[in-house]
Amino acid sequence: MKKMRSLIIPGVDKQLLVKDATKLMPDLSRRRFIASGASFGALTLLTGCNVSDSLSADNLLTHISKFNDMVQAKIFNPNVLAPTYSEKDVRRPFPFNGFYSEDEAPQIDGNDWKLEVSGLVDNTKSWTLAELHKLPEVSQITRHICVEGWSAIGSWQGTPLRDFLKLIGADTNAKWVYFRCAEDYSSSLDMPTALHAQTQMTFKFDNQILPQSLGFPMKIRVPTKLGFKNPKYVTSLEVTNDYKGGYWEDQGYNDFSGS
Ligand SMILES: Nc1nc2c(c(=O)[nH]1)N[C@H]1C(S)=C(S)[C@@H](COP(=O)(O)O)O[C@H]1N2
Ligand SMILES: [Mo]
Repeated sequence: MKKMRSLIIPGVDKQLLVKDATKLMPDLSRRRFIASGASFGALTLLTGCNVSDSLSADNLLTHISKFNDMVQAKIFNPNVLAPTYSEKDVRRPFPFNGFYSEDEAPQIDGNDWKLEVSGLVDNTKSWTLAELHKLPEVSQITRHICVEGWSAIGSWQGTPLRDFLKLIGADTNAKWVYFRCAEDYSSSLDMPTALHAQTQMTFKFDNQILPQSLGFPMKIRVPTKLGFKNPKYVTSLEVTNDYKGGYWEDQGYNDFSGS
């Protein structure tokens, strides 16, 4: 298994690592962890690592790194399908999240918008929304998990990213698919994740055109990755061998974040 860095911004108080580990836990583990006092003892219980008698910061880092490995392996295994849920599990309205408040979210005119395509692809033609809406539609009901400590089940419709990559003649041996967004947001997806069966170019939530809050006109839904690797308001896609990071990736969040 790949070694994890902690999912916090470097230089942050080491005590906050425990808090951060809490945020990464699946709902049930988190509830148990919090119920038992969110202590090192409880962390030991859940992780199977004895952190209580090795409280030096470095040891703690190592233990939480192991803990992240465990959580990520369990809930974000890239080689298997993410769990799917039923209609009745869908959160309505679905929570908004961004690095700004909801009323500051990009407002995009779908008639002007185009998806730019660049990099290692045969066809760099831009795509209008009308063209993209004609692509075959699939649906998924999956859980979105944000490192900030919340998760919610959503229903997303769109076209599998891997089919689109095939359509544009992308070099699928390239390392990354890099997405830019209408605001100052971007994110990099490793190619195996971009080709994962559930990774979706998403145009609808709950069978309705995406509302502005959820990323109109297009987001990338990646149920095998953490929320920040699900870019909304996408404006361009680039297939590349150069790692270009992303908004949160550049601030020290693990690129791995999920797999
Ligand atoms: N363009 C853009 N995409 C983004 C973000 C953002 O701020 N801007 N935030 C990310 C984070 S951290 C999360 S948790 C999800 C939130 O998606 P939602 O608003 O549909 O819940 O979007 C991700 N994609
Ligand atoms: Mo997030």
